[in-house]
Amino acid sequence: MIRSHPTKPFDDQKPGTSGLRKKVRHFARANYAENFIQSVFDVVDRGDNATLVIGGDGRYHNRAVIQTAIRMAAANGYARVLIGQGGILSTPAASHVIRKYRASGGLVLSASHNPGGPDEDFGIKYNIANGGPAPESVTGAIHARTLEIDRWLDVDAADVDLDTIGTATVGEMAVEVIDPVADYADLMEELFDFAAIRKAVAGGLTMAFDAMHAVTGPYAHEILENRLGFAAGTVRNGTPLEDFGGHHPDPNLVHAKVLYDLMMDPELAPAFGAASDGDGDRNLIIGKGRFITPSDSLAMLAANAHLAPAYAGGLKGIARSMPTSAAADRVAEALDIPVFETPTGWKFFGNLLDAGMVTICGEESAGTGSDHVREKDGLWAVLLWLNILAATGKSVDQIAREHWARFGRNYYARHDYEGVESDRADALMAELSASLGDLPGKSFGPLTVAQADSISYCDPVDGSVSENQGIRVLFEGGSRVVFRLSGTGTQGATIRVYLERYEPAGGRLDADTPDMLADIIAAAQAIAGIKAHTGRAAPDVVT
Ligand code: VG1
Ligand code: CO
Repeated sequence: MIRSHPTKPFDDQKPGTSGLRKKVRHFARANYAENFIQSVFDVVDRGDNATLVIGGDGRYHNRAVIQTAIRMAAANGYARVLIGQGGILSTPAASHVIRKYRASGGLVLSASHNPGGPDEDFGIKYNIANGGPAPESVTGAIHARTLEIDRWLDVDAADVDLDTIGTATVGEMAVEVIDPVADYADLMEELFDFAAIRKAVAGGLTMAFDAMHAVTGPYAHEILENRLGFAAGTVRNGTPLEDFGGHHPDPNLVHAKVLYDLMMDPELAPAFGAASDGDGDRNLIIGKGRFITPSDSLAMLAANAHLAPAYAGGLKGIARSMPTSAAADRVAEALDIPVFETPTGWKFFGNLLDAGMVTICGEESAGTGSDHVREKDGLWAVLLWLNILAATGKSVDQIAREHWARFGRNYYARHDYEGVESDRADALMAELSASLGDLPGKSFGPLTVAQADSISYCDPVDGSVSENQGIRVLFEGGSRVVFRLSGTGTQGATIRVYLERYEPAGGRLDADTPDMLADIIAAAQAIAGIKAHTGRAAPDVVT
């Protein structure tokens, strides 16, 4: 029996960079999740007998929303729902399951790298039939629907047992609880030379993987320890916890400091270190004694991808988000393939991947992926690195040094000012926008501005235009700074300042990043007046 529940719109359900994210208590209010899910079901494309995938990163509130979503999907005419056992599917695994089982889409329940627990964050993102995050045309329609919704539908049914693999029926809809790891692990085994990696492991290749008590634990145990033969204990913090053990599941040098310290210890470090985030789509790569920035990782993976079976035929193109360093551009140039610069957020890569224009994509925020799914993929990046290490017999440090010697080095950092009052952050961006016309030709210390603009993107496939994607200031000589506001936070505003300086081959390739960026940091301060606007003398997080 279908039930119709009257409701009123909420005015704060506009999806951000990666879906709708709010505090758990906000999400748990009466009708809040229901309104959003119903708005999705009301507007998205789905034919008859549609299949919906539902997966989450296992954080607090995941199971409750899954049960609600199942009852609502049944009332909204879905024929089948696929759910990862325990309510778990990493974001890349969800993308793969949507594609493999030809679902019309999926609900990905995650707030990614944001902390979890009753007082922390929750999120819902809708992915379309290609397995990728809904493009702006769809998120815009969902948002518009949230502003006029007046009812949501469900069926009167008991909770489904999410912990036992098997099939149940809710209303007239089939509910299949599936192994969340198997399909994904099989896909990885198709893409990479597992035999070569196994051989390297048997020959002494060691690693440490920090799953950060988040969703990748079960995937990493199966792939790294069971299938590739790394020693038990290689995967650390491998049991997903609803509150991620009280930590931020954000694989950067601040929140994965324990791993970083291990990798910098000349006595104790294994050859290779990696970590992933709450929902498994980000990666952190650290070789023994050598941290690899995500922007460099994208470039190095692109330059060496042909060593893995799936990419042996070469790459069609590379795409990177605009704040990501231009290191990958130099690789694309050497490979004689196109490079595309998109706004921040994986949804902008979907069309390029679907059209076969690019094979590898990446973001400076530790997201890298390829056309095997339509999300960034943390373990995929780890496995491609392992495949490259196994094929070359080189260390991470050696690969990095050789890369810079050939292409030059893009020194890079991102400074985040978190929890800034929204009004102040908006004022900073508004003032900056208004000053853009005056900047070209102006000098800040040794740097002279060559160009300054607000970024707008025209999708080369469908021609759609996305405006106000950040502000970019380019200096003569190739250095630059980008300013934008985060679209994933749940408290106040986060100002992100992205800093980049290019040093050509033959130049200073082994200097300290803060030294190399000092002039650009000073220029960014002078241009945006960060201290005057925010009262902050220094960023909260530097990555
Ligand atoms: C951040 C990153 C962006 C990433 C997004 C989602 O967005 O900067 O590169 O795509 O998070 O990542 P923002 O708007 O806060 O800068 V995650 O791992 O949700 O899925
Ligand atoms: Co994530």
